[in-house]
Amino acid sequence: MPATMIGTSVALRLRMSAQDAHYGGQLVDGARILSLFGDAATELLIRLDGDEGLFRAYESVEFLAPVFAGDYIEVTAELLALGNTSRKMRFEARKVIGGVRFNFGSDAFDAPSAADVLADPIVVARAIGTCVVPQALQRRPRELYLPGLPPGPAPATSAIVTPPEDAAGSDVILTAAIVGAELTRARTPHLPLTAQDVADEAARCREAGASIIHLHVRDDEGRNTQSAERYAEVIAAIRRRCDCIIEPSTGGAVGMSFDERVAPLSCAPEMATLNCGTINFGDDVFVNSRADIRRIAARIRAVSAVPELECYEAGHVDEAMALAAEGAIAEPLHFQFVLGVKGAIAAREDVVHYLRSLVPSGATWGVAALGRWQQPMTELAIRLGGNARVGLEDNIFLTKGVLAEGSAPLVARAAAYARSVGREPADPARARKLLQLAAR
Ligand code: KMH
Ligand code: ZN
Repeated sequence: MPATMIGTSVALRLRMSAQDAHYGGQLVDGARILSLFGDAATELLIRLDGDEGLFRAYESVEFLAPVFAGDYIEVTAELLALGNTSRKMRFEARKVIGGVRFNFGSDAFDAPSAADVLADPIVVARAIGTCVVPQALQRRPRELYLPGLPPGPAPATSAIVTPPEDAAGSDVILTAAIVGAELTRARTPHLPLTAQDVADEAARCREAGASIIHLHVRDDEGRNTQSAERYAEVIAAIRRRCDCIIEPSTGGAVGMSFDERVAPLSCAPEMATLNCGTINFGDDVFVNSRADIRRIAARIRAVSAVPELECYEAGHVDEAMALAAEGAIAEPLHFQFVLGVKGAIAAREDVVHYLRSLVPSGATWGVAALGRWQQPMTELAIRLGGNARVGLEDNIFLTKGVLAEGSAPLVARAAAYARSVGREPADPARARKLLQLAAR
């Protein structure tokens, strides 16, 4: 079976009935969701192999939110990896419609039949599992569902087949944002502060699969600084430890002056961030006036660095295109969609699809999502053929309530995911080629 089948997915949507409710309060038991995963897996196997196959094992199962009778549940199964007989799949169950239940504390009267379409579907369960189809039973021509070939039998009710993405086989560029400007040791003891600690962390991230280090630096008291001298010291320390592309921040921290923000460019880095618009940044305002964006772009060009276009809103993509049209930045463009800043665009699947649709051909794009959205948005970007940024700057947790012991474990997880869907993390040399850094 060709590796291009990786990413093929099916979906089922159905309503939980009163018979599905097992516990008090009309609660549906987790086994019911697992049986839906089984049905989705079976459909995927039939489509891929012409055989129902067998479920061999679950590697992980998470139940994340309650399901009640009356809820509409959408289940997806997606092919992650292929062996001779094994088919590894990722499952997700989302509540897309839910009854208005237990409206405690509200004076509003809701009839028992009241229900809402959820603007943001709730993920109720996730799993990774492996099925097998013995070779003797594999009877479907693999090409059947590839674009341009006969579609095969009509899908079951409500089923969809997603054509495999073209990402499989392409390398993914992983960026590690290892320091940040706002993070403090009070929030995580794993934040590197000294030049040596930052360099050690960069080397660990390189080892784990990162090819770019997005860099902020700290002064002797651990406070964020844009000091050119401190950047030079930290960059030299990183250079002694690894060959990563180093991308200093020209965003700095909220409230910094133009001169402070561009100071790290005196280190003549290969890349530097270029923030493409003003946003509310939590309770602050991160100001990037159109004039300043152009002044920073000019400074980046003056040192022959390549800008990474930080877009926190859809309009920032348009601003980046305007910069290219004006000649303020050169193609190919490299977009970073920073998602989930409070006050800017959210970290949602539809947002990624939309922003990606704006990217002109020849450009690269990646996602840097904040907090608990870092992992799912990273994995989505990887599946869709994009790049990803992970690290403590954006998210300090490995899983809920468990601090990541630095950025390297977050890089390692993203790299493992990339490999599981057929994408290899690019090493720095490969990333330089993909980003055409040397061509500048
Ligand atoms: N610290 C944020 C206000 C960048 O590095 O260019 C800006 C930031 C973006 O982190
Ligand atoms: Zn930053």
